Amino acid sequence: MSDKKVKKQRDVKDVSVDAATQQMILKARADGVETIFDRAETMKACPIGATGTCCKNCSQGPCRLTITEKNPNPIGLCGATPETIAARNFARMVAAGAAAHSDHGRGVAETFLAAARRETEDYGIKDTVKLREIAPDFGVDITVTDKDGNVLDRDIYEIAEEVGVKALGQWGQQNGEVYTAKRAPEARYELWRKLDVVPRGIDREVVEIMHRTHMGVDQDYKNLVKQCTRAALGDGWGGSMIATDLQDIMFGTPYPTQGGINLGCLEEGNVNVIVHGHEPLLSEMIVVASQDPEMIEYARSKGAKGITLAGMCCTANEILQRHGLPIAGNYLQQELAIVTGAVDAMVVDVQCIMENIANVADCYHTKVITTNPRAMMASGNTTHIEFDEHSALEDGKKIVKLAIDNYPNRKAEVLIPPQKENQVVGFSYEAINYHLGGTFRGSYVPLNDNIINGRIRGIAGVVGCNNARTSHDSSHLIIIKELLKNDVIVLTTGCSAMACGKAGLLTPEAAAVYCGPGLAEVCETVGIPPVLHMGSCVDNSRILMAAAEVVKAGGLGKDISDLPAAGAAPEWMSEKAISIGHYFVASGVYTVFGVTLPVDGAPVFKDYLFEGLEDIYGGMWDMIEDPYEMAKSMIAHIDKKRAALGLDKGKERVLMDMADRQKLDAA
Ligand code: BF8
Ligand code: SF4
Repeated sequence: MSDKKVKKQRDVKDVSVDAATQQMILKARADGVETIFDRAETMKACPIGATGTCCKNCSQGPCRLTITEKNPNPIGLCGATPETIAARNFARMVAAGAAAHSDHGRGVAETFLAAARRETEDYGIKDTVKLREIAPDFGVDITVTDKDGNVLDRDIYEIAEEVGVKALGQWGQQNGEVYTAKRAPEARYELWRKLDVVPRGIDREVVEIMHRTHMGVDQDYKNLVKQCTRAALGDGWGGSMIATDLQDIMFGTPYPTQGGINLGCLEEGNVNVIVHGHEPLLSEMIVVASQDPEMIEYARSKGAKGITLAGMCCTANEILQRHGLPIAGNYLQQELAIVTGAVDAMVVDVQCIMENIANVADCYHTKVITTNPRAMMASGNTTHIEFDEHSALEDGKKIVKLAIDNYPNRKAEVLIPPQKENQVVGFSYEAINYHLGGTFRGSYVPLNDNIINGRIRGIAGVVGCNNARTSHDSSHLIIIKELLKNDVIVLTTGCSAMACGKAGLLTPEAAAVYCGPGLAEVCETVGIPPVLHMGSCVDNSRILMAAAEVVKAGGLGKDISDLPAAGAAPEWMSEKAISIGHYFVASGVYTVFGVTLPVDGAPVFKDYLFEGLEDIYGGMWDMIEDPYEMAKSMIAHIDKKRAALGLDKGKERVLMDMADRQKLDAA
């Protein structure tokens, strides 16, 4: 227990808009357990770091620059300007974010290759349709010609092995272009080529950022941003996209399914296991282990009724969209899940795992189990069970057994909040194709038709984290509800998706409650929620693919930057969000972040991100703290794009006939 007294505690209603979270913060306070919410009160952010102009890239610093009237042109010891310093810091965030996503992808590609070579029995090739679909993108043949000249389907494992080898090769590639960049609309891809920003290899671009931002290398903020683009595109259209593809092939492409969300999904009489982090490689095996009749029997032998497996953070999205397993909560709820006193094990892999869960777990009986050699914890009493793809199921069972053995050790009062919402999730871009187009003409044309006729005003991607410096979930929900009211359909991933789920926005019924008449009509006709859950943060690549499909379907311009679309990360905190933001901008999307963005100390650099990039990429950054203003700005951008497409001339509600559509296709 913490002995630090938090002096002034904020009203929990200001800390979070989620009732389960509020209740658990109160329990933590009563139990004397310190959480991130307390530290957000007592520890202020460094004011110079927050503006982006603190440099500690060599030991002559840290050099902390502030532009003042008296000193309008401050420079660091070496002469670095605020622009150089802020751009270098920004670039290092892109590098870390791209590295996190892409290293995740590398792990997936390695396991995929092991599965293709049948070196492991625990993983297989599930979605052969998707494998055949993507193989040509990697230059892999899906047919063979026999000696009589007959064209035959090629063996699936042979295709998988070649795809695995080529995909894995993308990380260490030195020259040329990452294959999947070509999936962008032609105009976008050609623009990237012209600007010389097509990523050469996934790792290379990250390493080059680290080199360029070393003391005394790249000291031109525009040139630094150019390298940010290469690395970020290597994430969104490379590492993340390949991760999503190969995960879908191994574990199944998500299609709409239902599941519960919020801390109320934990069950007092069951052994509760939470899988927390990002990589589905581990959680897929824990899913299998937790459903094993022998394990369930073992849980009963310890006095439990059964086993509840729930997810946290993006792992939650992965197991929800493929298995319908519940989500316990998003990023800011990780400590609070333990505070329920009902979590017998929290199993973590990589990313967004707060070190403090180890301290909180020490106050209850929860076992925190680290599983990845990249991510261990020195705080508290954690257990490390290393996960190996060659003995994956065995490792999974070992972990579940440990949780079961811990069930009789519950000591503190167990209090599980009642909140538990139902939600429909799993809108991969393939599923959207199917749902909006129907089996018949599976395509994005009906979506485009509805954008053209004005029922749908535009598309918004609202994604990203929670941030303890702002009210939990609040901005996500305000912005999304404003967008829906204005007939903007919302695509969501990550912790934003979970905020929506908890607030009941991920059900078809939400359309009638929250949408303007046009969007409500479309959602009700098709039977979809107005906010489409597209998965984890790595799955933001699905949003890119959806955008590319919308361009392909015709009638809305030739490039992503022509679309009436905008993106937002209202409560971002992770460096991954910066990489995501930058690949959206470089793909042509107006992208607005909330809370803060460390650029204010370098106004010229800031202007370049917020305005200069529009001339280059057609997309640009923005930062708006007020969620209503953020929604307004996104809608204004959508309207600007509608006007440029000539779609602002009233909303005739005419559905296009086949001839119109063919005209569009030909355009
Ligand atoms: O990758 S949204 S807090 S959990 S970084 Fe993390 Fe942010 Fe959540 Fe998933 Ni994404
Ligand atoms: Fe200071 Fe330059 Fe060193 Fe940065 S690189 S800490 S600005 S001397």
